[in-house]
Amino acid sequence: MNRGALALLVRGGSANWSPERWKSRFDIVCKDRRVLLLPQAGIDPTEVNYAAVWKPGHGDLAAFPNLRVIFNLGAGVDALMADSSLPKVPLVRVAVGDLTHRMTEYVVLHVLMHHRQELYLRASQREKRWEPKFQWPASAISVGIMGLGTLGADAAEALRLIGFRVAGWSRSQKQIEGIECFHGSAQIDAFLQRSNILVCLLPLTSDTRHILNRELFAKLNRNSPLGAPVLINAGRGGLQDEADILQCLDDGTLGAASLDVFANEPLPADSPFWTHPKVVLTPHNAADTDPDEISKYVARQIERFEAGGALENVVDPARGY
Ligand code: NDP
Ligand code: OXD
Repeated sequence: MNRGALALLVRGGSANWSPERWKSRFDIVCKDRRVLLLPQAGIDPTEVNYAAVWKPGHGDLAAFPNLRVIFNLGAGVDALMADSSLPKVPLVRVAVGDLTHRMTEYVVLHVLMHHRQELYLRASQREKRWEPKFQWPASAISVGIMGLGTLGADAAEALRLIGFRVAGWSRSQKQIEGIECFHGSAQIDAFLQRSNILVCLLPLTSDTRHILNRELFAKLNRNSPLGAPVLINAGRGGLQDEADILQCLDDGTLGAASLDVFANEPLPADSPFWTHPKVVLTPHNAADTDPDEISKYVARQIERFEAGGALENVVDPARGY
C-alpha cells in the first residue's frame, strides 16, 4: 500500500515548538510512513499527502500538489486562514482533552487570582502590610465566557463547580446545564451586562477581530464586590484593541486584565503591558499542545481517514474556525 509522506512544518520559537521534538514524536507514531521535517533539501513534493503544521509561511503548503489533509498542531487556525494560497483540502484543528484541561487550568487560575484579590495581596506582601480586605464568596461573582466551544464549555463547567455564576456567549444557540447561555449579536449586551469577569476564548475571525474594545468593556457589570470588571483573554491577540485596554485600565473602566495573547508576539520589550500594575501577563502559554498527545491524535486520524472513516474537528472555511 502506498503510504503518502507526512510533512512537518513547525515554527514558533518556543521550547514547545522545537521542530526536532515534534519530529521525534511523529517518527514514533507514524512507523510505516516517512515524516519529512521541513525545510528539508531534496524532498519530492509529490510524495506528500499530509501536512502537520504550526504557523507555516504563507505559500509553504501550496508546494504539495498531492496534499490530502492539513493538520494544524494547535486549536486556533487564524494563521492558516490568512494564507490565501492554502490548498483547498480538509483542515483539521486540535480538540483533545489534554489541551482543553490545560486551558481550564489557566482560566480557573486567573479567575481565582482576581476573585481572591491576589494583585492586592502580593503588593501587600512586598510592602510587609498585614491588611486583609473583606473576601466575598465565589457566588458573588458572575463570570462570562466568550466562546462556548471545546475550551469555553470545559472552563465554564469548572468555574460553575467552584461556585461562580457562569454564563457563556457563542455564535449558535446552546443549552448547557447550570450555565446561562447567550448567543449572537442580539444577546451580547445582556451577556455583558451580567458579567463581572470576562473570559475570552473566541477564535480570531473577521467577525471577532478587535471585539474586545472600549465599547464592549463599558457594558460590563460593575455591581459586584470586585467593582470594576476584569478581562481575561487567552484567545488571540487580534481579538483585543490594545490601546483601548490600556486606556480602560487607566481610567477604571476595567479593574485588571490577565492577558496571554498579544497582537505582536513575542511582546516587544517597550510594550506598556510588561510593567502595568493591573496586568497579569503570560507569554502565550495558557495551553500548550503536547507533542506526545497531538502526534497520536494526528496519526489516529490519518489511519481512520485512509480506512474510509471521517476526519474529526474539521475547520469550516466559511466560518473561519
Ligand atoms: P471552538 O471552535 O471549539 O469554539 C469557538 C467558540 O467561539 C464557539 O462556541 C463558537 O460559537 C464561538 N464563536 C466563534 N465565532 C463567534 C462569533 N462571531 N460570535 C460569537 N461566538 C463565536 O474553539 P476552541 O474552544 O477549541 O478554541 C478557541 C480559541 O482558543 C482558538 O481558536 C485559539 O485562538 C484559542 N487558543 C489559545 C490557546 C492559548 O494557549 N492561548 C491555546 C488553544 C486555543 P459556536 O459554538 O456557535 O460555533
Ligand atoms: C493554539 C494555541 O491555538 O496554542 O493551540 O494558541
